[in-house]
Amino acid sequence: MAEVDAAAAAAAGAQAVQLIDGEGEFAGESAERFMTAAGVAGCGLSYAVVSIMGPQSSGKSTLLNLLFGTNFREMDAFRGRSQTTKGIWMARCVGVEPCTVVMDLEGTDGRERGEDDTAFEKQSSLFALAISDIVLINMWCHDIGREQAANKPLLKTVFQVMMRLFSPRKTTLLFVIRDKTRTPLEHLEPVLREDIQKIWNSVPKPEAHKDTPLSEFFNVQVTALPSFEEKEEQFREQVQQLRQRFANSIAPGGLAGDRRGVVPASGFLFSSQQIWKIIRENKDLDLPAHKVMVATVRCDEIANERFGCLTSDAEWLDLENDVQAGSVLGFGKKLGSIVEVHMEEYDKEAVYFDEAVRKAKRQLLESRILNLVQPAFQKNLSHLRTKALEKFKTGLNQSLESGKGFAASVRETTESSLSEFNQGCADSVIKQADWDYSKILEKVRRDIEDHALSVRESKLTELTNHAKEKLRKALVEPVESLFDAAGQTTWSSIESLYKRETQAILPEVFKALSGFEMGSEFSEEMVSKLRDYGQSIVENKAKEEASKILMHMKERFTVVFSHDKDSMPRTWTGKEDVRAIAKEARSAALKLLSVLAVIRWDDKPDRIENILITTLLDGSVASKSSSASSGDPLASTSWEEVHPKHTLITPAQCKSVWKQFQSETEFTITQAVSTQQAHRRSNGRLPPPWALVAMAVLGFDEIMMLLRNPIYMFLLFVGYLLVRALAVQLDIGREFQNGMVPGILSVSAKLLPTLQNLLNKVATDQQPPQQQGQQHRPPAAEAPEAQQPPPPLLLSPKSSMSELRRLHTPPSPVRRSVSSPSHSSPPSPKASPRKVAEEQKPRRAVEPDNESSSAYSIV
Ligand SMILES: Nc1nc2c(ncn2[C@@H]2O[C@H](COP(=O)(O)OP(=O)(O)OP(=O)(O)O)[C@@H](O)[C@H]2O)c(=O)[nH]1
Ligand SMILES: [Mg+2]
Repeated sequence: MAEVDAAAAAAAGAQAVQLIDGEGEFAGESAERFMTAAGVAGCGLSYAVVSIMGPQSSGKSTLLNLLFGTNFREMDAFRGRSQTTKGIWMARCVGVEPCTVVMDLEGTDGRERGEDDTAFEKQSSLFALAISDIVLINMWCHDIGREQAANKPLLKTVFQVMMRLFSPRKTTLLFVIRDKTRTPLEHLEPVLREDIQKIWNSVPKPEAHKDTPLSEFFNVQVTALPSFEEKEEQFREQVQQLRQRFANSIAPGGLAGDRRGVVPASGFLFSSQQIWKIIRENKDLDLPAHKVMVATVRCDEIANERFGCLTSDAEWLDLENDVQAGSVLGFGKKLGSIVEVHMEEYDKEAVYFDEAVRKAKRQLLESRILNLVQPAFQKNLSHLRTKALEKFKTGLNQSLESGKGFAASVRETTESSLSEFNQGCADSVIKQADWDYSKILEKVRRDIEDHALSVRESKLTELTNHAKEKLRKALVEPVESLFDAAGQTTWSSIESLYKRETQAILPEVFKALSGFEMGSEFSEEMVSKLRDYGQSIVENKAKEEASKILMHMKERFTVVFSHDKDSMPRTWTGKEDVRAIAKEARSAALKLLSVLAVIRWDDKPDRIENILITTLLDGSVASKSSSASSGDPLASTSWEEVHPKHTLITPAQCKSVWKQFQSETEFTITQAVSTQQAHRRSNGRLPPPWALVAMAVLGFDEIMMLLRNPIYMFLLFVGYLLVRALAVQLDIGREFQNGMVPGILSVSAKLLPTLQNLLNKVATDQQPPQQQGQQHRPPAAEAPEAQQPPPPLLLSPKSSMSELRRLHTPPSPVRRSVSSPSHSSPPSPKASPRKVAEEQKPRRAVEPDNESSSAYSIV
């Protein structure tokens, strides 16, 4: 297949094209097409360029066509000898290896251009010398040794222009003697060489090349051919022999084995164009500089071409796409191989150009490619960064869940995450670049540190909160209960409780903290914070309780006042010393006030209780307040020797609380006194003994008459029962408490309905037992108030303080609805003292009788 392509290329190349037209214009486009079609561009350095120059119509085109199988236009012998080839033509040899490009030049000394028009000859000769490895110089045999030979000016021109090439390539000059005579070549050649040397000597040379021999610039070869017109057969034969010399012409020892400074085939056309341009502008032709220029242009072109190939490379585009979505495994390897492929392509194409230029352009191309692909590398690193942080987060969680210490977990997880990141970075770099990823590594390290810090903060907060909560639970209720039972030792008990609970929580805190490896200073700080927190719990509780001091005092008062020494509810029989009991109860309430007045962490003895007792209990607040205020120890907002922040109730507040307390407990005492009086009255209802004796003596006859008559006896008995029942129903004693007249009015108003009720009840009592049972089960709310148990004035001695507090809360709507039908209905047995007091308040309108006036003096 390759052979077929080569043959096709050779066939296409055999078609001659004009490189420079008769007007001296370079035909770049057609030449380019030729180079592509003939497959010359890809030959690298493996190609040779052969030119032919010589007099016009000397059979140059004929010789080339026979020698290389080309199709240059030849003159038609039958039409006369005129110029055929104009400008410079180009074709590729058929069947000659390596690739050989042939240039057919316009003949010299032609009549068409005239004597003066030698400029094109010179220009085309210089051009042929600059670009060719082998120059065939066609000359007539009969011109050898002749002074006026046709080729002499041509040779002169060749040697002159050769001087204009700064560092000429060594060109092979193959003199082809046409129409050789019988004189053998051995004889002709020395003569010719002598002629050539003479011409060389006669050519003015620059100082640098004054003594340079001809052989330095030229490899002179001579051959002779018989006349094509007369001995065509021989001509053809010898041409075929000559053709052999062009095979492997560029190999060492070949026809062009000594050539120097070859331009790679891909740059040949450009180089030729540039050389022609310089020649046309009649500038000095600096071939080495030209070579560098050609290399620069061509290497640039190759590099651009390669860069373009990379940007549209499917493999690269896929990789670029993939890296947008996430990190790519083996990124560096994949990218490196893509870059390498394109760099190798460049190297392959630019290999024959000037090394310095090639390397410089390679470097430029590489940096361009690296600039193009580096964002993908950075993207891959940013994915790796995110991955490393995620790995750290998950790893840290798992490690902490497994019970490992925080600091150790952070250390280990950081190490593994960073090592994975490092590995990912190393996997992402390419050998063509020394990309530095230390900055992003630093960023990852910072990410990890920041996260570890935030987790540590939250864990420590969690730990602190847990310890605080535990401490709070351990302190709040016991402290509350200690305040409930406030007494002499309350504050010392609170302090020891606080110390004990704080101490108890520390081992757990220390154990949890040890995993953080924060150092003893941090632990001490945390312990100190916990202690402060514990103190604040106690202090807040104390403040809370102090804010409810009045309620506590009343509770304390009620407990002491309403219970005896055995904590049994008191029954006010009249024998009790209400004054003493009330004083005792108030004293207990005052002690409570003293305990809750200030916070006593150090439990230092103070005079607060004494001051309160002497000022409030022993003296009278009202009288004291009216006396000179300067002597009142409670007329102040601070306690002596107590820090203001430890003051819960100021002396002035104590005073006002006491006032309120007194007024609110007053009723309970009055109630007790009333109960005593009622008790005494119920025991003293019978008339005095003398009255009984008088009644028996004076009414003896009537009594006897009643006793003797059973009917009277029965009626008397029934009447007694009726009056007794009415008295009970109407609660006569209570009705007359408000005075005689209101009592009579009230009893008379209620007498009839009560009597009716009573009769109804007697009637229903006659019903069968079953029916009776049903009717006697009304809902609690409808029960007649007369059947309710009497209101308890006192609470059970076993009631706790919390129960007491609960009872101080307003009754539920249900309970209210139960008791609402009648205002006179007694309070529920579970009602608190305060409720009892409130419910009985309306009755305070009752004026105390003479006997109760002593109780009021206590109040
Ligand atoms: N005497 C002689 N005539 C030849 C020889 N070879 C070719 N010719 C004839 O010379 C004439 C010119 O041939 P071309 O090959 O066109 O010569 P040329 O040198 O290319 O001519 P230009 O391109 O016009 O300079 C033709 O008529 C050929 O037949 C030869 O070896 N000897
Ligand atoms: Mg010709």
